[in-house]
Amino acid sequence: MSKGPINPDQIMVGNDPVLAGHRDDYDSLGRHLSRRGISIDDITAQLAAFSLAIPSWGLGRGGTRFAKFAMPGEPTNIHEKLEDAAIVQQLCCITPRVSPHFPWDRVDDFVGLREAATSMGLEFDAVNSNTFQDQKDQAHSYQYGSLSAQDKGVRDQAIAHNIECIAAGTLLGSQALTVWVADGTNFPGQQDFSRSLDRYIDAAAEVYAALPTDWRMLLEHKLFEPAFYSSVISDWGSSALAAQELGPKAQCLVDLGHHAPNVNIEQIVARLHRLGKLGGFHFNDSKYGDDDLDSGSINPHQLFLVFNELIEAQNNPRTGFNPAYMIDQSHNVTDPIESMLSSAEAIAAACTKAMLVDRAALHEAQACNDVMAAFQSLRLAYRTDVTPILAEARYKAGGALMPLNAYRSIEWRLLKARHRKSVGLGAGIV
Ligand code: PSV
Ligand code: MN
Repeated sequence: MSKGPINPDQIMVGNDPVLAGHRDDYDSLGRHLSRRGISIDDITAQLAAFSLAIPSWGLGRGGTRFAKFAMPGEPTNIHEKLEDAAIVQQLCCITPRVSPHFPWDRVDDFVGLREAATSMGLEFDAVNSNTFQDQKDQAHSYQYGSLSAQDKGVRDQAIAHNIECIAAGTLLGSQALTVWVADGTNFPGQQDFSRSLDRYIDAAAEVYAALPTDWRMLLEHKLFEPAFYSSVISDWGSSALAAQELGPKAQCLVDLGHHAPNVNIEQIVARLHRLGKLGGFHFNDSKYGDDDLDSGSINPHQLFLVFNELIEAQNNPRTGFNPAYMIDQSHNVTDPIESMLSSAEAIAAACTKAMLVDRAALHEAQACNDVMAAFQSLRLAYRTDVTPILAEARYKAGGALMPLNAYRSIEWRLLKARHRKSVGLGAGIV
């Protein structure tokens, strides 16, 4: 039975009125899939093995460079964020881990924080370092970079912060450090492209050396922003190069929003797997140049094609396959819990559809250059409405058949607004 702030009986009571309809839909989809040679129960069982991490920073209202509109009852510290993450997990049963970001989530007692998470049925996923903002009382500024900065004092400070994140993560039971640096330039000529990458790799090697044996270091690339002319780790090529130079524990993390519009991200996924460097994901969606929109809200087909590569890689692993799946979104105008529930469902749907691809038919069509047959094997899977499978997996795990309705019925924000301190005005991404 699920742990967390909601009484599990309340979830079941909420399920009762829609249970018969759900059974009908599940059975009907089961008959349809059986005609395609697929056992719906096998797919539901496979989906039960899939899970995602929630970013601690995505549980509060995000903002833009221009403004941030706070919401009554939103969490303002990691303990409150865990409480909200536990709600998401109780209802959708697919997000059992939280990915913390330091120093935002720094506490005095990490062991106590881990115990608090465990008591709510949560664990910690990759820890994220932050060398893209200056902190109060910090000796050096990151204005001109961090791990790649010209100034050795700045680089050392960034290295020390990453090592501190590893130490905190060890206490939290985490096994990965995600490193995203904002390092880059705004003007041609501002920095030497090669030397700045050399400095990044040398500094990252010092962080790498501090990784415990069973840890991974996930390098996250981003095309631009906040640097608008060049970023040091701008693309999967630079990321893979750095990961290769650092060693086997270094892998690449693909944030879907960190690419130019229309880039073939699914091919990048296949390439990284081929290199043995596919470390993880930050799921979100994007229309123009952002990395903030809810997963699957703009381009669900792209999400499906990414999962098509992931299921292919899972079935035919080359040099191991263990990507860390996380969400990374900024919720400016929605209740973050609702966005998490909706996004987790969109991601699980893309994953489930990819499981429905008839891979034997796909491979056969590819082998004989039957282009239309190959495309149709993807089409058929993508067109299938997998909603009943998602609902069944949740129901079996003690979750809600209709998570958003269940969440709204408990009036969580209203309750929390009475006790949680209110967030001030201001701009900024978090
Ligand atoms: C950068 O845009 C990023 O995607 C990285 O993952 C950061 O750690 C995160 O957003 C937090 O804002
Ligand atoms: Mn990210």
